[in-house]
Amino acid sequence: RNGVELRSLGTSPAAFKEDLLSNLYYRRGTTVESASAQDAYETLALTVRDRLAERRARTAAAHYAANPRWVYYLSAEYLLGPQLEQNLLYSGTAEAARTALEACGFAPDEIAALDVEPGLGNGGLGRLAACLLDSLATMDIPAVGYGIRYDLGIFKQEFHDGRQVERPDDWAFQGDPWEFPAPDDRQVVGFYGSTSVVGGRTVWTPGETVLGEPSHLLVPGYGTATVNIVRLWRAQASEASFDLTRFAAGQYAEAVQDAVRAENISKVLYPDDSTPAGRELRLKQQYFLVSCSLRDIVRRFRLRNGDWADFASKTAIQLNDTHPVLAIPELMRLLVDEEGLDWDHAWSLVRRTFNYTCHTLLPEALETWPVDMLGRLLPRHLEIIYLINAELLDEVRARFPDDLDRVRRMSLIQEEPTRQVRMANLAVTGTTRTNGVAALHTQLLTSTVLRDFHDLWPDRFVNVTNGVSPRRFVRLADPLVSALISDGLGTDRWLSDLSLLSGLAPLVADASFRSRWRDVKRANKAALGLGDPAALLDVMVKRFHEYKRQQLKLLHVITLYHRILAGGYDGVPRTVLFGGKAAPAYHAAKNIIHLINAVAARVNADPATDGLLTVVFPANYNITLAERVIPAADLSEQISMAGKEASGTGNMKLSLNGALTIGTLDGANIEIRDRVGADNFFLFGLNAAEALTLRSGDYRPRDHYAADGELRAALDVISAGAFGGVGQEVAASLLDRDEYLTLADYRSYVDRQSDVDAAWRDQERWTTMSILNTARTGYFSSDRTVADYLTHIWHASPVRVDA
Ligand code: 26M
Repeated sequence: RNGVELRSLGTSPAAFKEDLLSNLYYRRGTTVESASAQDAYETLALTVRDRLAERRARTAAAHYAANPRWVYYLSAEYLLGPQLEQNLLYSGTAEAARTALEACGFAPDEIAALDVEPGLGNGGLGRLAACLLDSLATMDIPAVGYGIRYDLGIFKQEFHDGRQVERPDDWAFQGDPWEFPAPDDRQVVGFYGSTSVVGGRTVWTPGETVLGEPSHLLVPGYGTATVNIVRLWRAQASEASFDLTRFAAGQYAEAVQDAVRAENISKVLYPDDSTPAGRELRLKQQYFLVSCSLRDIVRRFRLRNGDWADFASKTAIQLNDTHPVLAIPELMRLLVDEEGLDWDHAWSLVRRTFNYTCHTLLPEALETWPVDMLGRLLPRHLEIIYLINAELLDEVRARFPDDLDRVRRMSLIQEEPTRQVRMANLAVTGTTRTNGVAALHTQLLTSTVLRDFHDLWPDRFVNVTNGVSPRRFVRLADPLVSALISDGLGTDRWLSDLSLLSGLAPLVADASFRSRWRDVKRANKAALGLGDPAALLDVMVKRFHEYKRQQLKLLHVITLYHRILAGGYDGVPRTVLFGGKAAPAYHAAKNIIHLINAVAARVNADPATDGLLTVVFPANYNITLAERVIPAADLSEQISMAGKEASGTGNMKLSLNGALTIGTLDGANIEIRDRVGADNFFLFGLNAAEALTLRSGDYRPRDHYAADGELRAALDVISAGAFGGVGQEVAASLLDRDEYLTLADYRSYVDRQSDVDAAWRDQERWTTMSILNTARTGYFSSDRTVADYLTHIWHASPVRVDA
């Protein structure tokens, strides 16, 4: 089935318009006269999609012919962002589309506003997955992302009286024009049941089966003909699960209960971030993703290969955190039970196929599953985990005789207080490489949470510092600065080789370039429409978590407010912008949101702050909003307690867009500071070692309260209820526990903010620092991240697709 010729779809305005109309008539079934905005949007999407689908067909043919080593990314989350603007850019049809729409009497901007982002992720981990897919395609690597097609994505955040209220995100309510269903590739997934041994082989007989139906989205590369895919699985009840007898008897709810239960598996994205929720449905989701994806990977391997011995050399599977780690026992089961390979051969293939990325340092975020639950849901997988554990512990005992405590710590099974399977231990044991996501993170991983494993297998650990897509977060988010960069460099090649940004550094000496840079920032702030564009825009956008310390930023805001009320304020005008969601069950984080909104209401209503301080908190921070906020930011808040933030990626996006960072020596902040230079970064606070020492001694937050008048004043108004009852809880938590050393870092932070003011007052100096941030952060492209994965972990090569 080779050599089929494709008609090339035109990208001229005339060709685009012809296809737009044809799609409107024949695929949407309407006419220009009667088309709604939604009709126009869906038709536009199809017309753009067709141009990429053609490249996709050529990509698939080239990949098929090459039979390369594939990269498969397994992730429970993808935060892809809006698809329309991206696909217009990557297909080179943005201008043609605008012209064609206008010629048909449609309003392009009104229509573009109908594009809904698929919010299939929580935060950093999900967005990283999307950036890596973007870079894999851009670098012509044959790759597939596997995930779950949740019906309801990350909840929509509203504020009611300042409190976060969650609303369901029915993102595909109008249908998703970017998706290609592939019902012929559906899989059957088993749950529950029992195992037996038949003729020397173990057979698992599931008690329940669910169908997994895939659909895919196109993942185009920038400046290349490669179009990869992300394949998302949706749970579907098998036909047999509709109970016709009950239906006929009028028991309508009972008739569909099994079907509903099956389809619940892909109903909703868990909105937790950094704290695992121990629910059986979550475990079902994880196995559903793993089982469907591995069968698909095996099917694709068999299309081109005949010998299991070649599997690992043709397949690299990356496990995005522990969420898909059941893939390790699942592949063992497929190879040993279903394919009849001997255990050792299968284990060697499994270990050479998988690699694992760890995204956390919080011990409470390391996933474990109750042995009882896992054994009931997946009886054969638990047996396999026990067998893997027996071999692991033999190796530990051989290397460290008489070290019983080490054996206990490294076991895949935690015994006390309840028996749990430790997914991170399983991940390290069943893979070739384990990587952290920033230099400090990898160093802390190997010296703390995974230290025992590092002692046993030091060569398994590598660092791969995160990165972000310059297409998404510079070109699409900030077309103005992108044009200025291209003008300054005399090329737009920086979009696929971000190290070229270093060529901007000499332009800091060019007064007219500096002035254009300033104008662009100002225009982006005006377009955002929050606060005075002349004020310094001070931005803290990320999920709400105590370790990230939005509460520290809030204490600073209150301190500025008090200074203004005291008279003679000498700080620069600021707009402080917060954005982010809290997990619905995370009470302390929701309190902080509530308190920020209360403080904002008070500060903004007080005429004393006019022209000096504004606090804004737009609801529902997501990729769409990030693309408007990041290009407008002057100051980037990266103020987590040192040793807690694995990497951060918002820090990279903001710095790349010319925001200066105020931050701790945490995660990738350290690497950003190393590159932009200490003079162009506002450092404050304890480092990771100091924070650890302080935490493990008897830290007394009240000593800081007692010693610092401004801190005391800020905490006093909060506890006194000046911003509502919620303040009491927040203040008490800081004064009584302060788990994340907020009070210990307060003075250093507030003083450093005065240096920010001084730098801002000298606009020429600020602009120079801003340009240097962009010029020196090309390293943080996800293209470099993918290059590192290729060299150290995946060992896969590009396959070029003819343009
Ligand atoms: C767990 C249980 C149930 C439901 C959801 C979860 C869960 C979901 C997401 C747990 C953790 C999740 O994400 C963690 C995360 O986003 N980590 C971040 O990863 C980024 C990319 O590597 C880093 O830059 C951040 O520092 C890190 O916090």
